[in-house]
Amino acid sequence: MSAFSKTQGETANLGAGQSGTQTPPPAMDLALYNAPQSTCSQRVRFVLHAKGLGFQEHRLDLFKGDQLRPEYLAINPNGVVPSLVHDGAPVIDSAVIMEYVEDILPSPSPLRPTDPRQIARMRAMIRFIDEVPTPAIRVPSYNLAFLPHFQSMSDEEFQALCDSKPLRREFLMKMGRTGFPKEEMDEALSRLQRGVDRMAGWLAESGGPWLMGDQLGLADIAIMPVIVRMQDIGLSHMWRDAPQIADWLSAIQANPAYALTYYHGSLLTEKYPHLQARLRAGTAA
Ligand SMILES: N[C@@H](CCC(=O)N[C@@H](CS)C(=O)NCC(=O)O)C(=O)O
Repeated sequence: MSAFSKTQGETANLGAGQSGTQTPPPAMDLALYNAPQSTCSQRVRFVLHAKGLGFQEHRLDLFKGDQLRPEYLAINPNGVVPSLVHDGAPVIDSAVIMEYVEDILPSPSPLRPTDPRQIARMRAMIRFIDEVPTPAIRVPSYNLAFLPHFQSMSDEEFQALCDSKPLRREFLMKMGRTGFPKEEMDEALSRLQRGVDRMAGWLAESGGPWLMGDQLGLADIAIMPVIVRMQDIGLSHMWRDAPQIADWLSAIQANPAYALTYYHGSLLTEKYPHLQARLRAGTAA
């Protein structure tokens, strides 16, 4: 599918995994449909780069509705990014895609333990991350950055937009065109705090530097976009009392896959520079 205006060519990769120089991975026919600022897309970009896998990158414009075009819905009926297409077969949902990539290329740079109990533990961490902090980070993100995209719409246009979304209809309706109310924001911040506290506990238990010990893994990559987004929108005070999270963030940012994943424009403050002034003034969250 090549209908998207921002379709990119083959993405350069540096074999950015954790185990240094090694035989390059086999060439695979991989296409990633994603969006620069999408937290779910950032997970998958990181995994592909960490594995050193080349891929065709298709950047969708979520505010133009690329994700709801029939040709994309044929790949991902949920109308969300990311989707990975491997040899013509779609794989959807970021947590599923991360494991799929591990299944097709377990080495180099393994990102999942091999012991079944440890695998179960890792999956339970990812489930928690997907239940608690990941949905919560959408609330301040929408209120801060995305709301203006909807404010000029009429009620009918906005309702039609909500109705067109297979996965996010109710979420968007709750936000409305005036943003999530204070109770909703407070609840989201409380969920984010619970995510941070749980992560601090995992790091204390594992002894770091990663959530499961000395190997960077899929649970780290699953939480990464939430922590990066929190830092970007001025919420890093939430781990003021947990220096292990600041250390973890520095460590993941030092991985070569990080810079490839977070190319310019991937952070909200890069896409919406006016946020920086609001954040400096302390009125953002
Ligand atoms: N559980 C899905 C959620 C995907 C998702 O919500 N993607 C967002 C971007 S992070 C999206 O495409 N939103 C488009 C929309 O709401 O229309 C996953 O992890 O892949």
